[in-house]
Amino acid sequence: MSKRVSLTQYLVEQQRLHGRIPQELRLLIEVVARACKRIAISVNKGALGDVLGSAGTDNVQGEVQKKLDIIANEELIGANEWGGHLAAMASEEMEGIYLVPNRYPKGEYLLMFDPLDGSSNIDVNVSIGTIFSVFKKPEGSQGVSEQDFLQPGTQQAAAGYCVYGPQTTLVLTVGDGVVMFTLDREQGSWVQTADAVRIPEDTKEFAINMSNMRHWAPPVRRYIDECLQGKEGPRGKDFNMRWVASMVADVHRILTRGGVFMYPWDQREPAKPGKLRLLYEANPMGMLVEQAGGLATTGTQRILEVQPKLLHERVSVMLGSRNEVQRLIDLHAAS
Ligand code: P6P
Repeated sequence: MSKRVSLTQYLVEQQRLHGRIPQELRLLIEVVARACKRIAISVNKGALGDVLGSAGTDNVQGEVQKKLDIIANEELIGANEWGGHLAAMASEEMEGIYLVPNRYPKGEYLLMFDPLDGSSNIDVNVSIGTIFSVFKKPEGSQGVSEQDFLQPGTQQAAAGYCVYGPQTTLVLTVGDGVVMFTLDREQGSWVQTADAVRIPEDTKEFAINMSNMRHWAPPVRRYIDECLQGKEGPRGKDFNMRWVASMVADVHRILTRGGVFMYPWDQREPAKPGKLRLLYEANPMGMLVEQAGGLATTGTQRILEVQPKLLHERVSVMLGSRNEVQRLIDLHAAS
């Protein structure tokens, strides 16, 4: 990139030049980005701060909460509740929605997030991240309720994540393609380092937890088997495998160099559609991937068209390079 611009300048241009985002949405994104900077500071402290290990509590998902899960959640709530741009928030770490307190003005936006995804990697110093999704409150909705959050991903006004890795990088879409900002720690500011991100349509890299192979549905099993047969098999090429067990890290790799990420339904808990959550994991990542030219499917349905019924609903996820995801869609259709 010739001239580096700041996140603020990018957002002001999206607002002023392109009329794509209103002022309240610009403020919302800037506030979330500022909260991510503060989360990055806590994450980077590691053993030097009192931030590692378990908090000794379980979240609404019945998962052990890490101290950083709670710190990140509190950062996002505290940063966003007073600005007047939000009506309410929802988080993986909270059972119900969080209404903006009456002492603050309320806005028209709904923010939902996984404050720190990939928590199992925190204590072993592997990349983790914050994932967020923004909707407008439905027109004519009086007050705000959980029902207002149950919108299909196509209705998202913005989506993004912040990956806390070797670099701290904010990846964002407001519906005008995908852009990336790297945290300049000396300035304390987000500097644009990628524009118009495109996922290569083909790939030789898949990401899935292979230990679940015996539990997968036949189309997923067949797809992976064909990849593993390599040059001698029907794909005529060798594949490589990656699995970080941190969705943000795996998706960031795919946005950067292509690939396909899969966390499909499996028969371990047949009643559960999948492991990942629709509203604050699959939807925002699905919007980013589609905005970068990729596909995001449950296997049988475009993820962004799934109509949520529950705030913490789970979904089967396959996303990434267009031609590979299309192959998965075709295998599901043929099964
Ligand atoms: P497994 C992290 O807990 C997460 O929600 C995603 O970030 C990640 O892709 C997946 O779960 C890892 O799951 O079963 O491989 O540990």
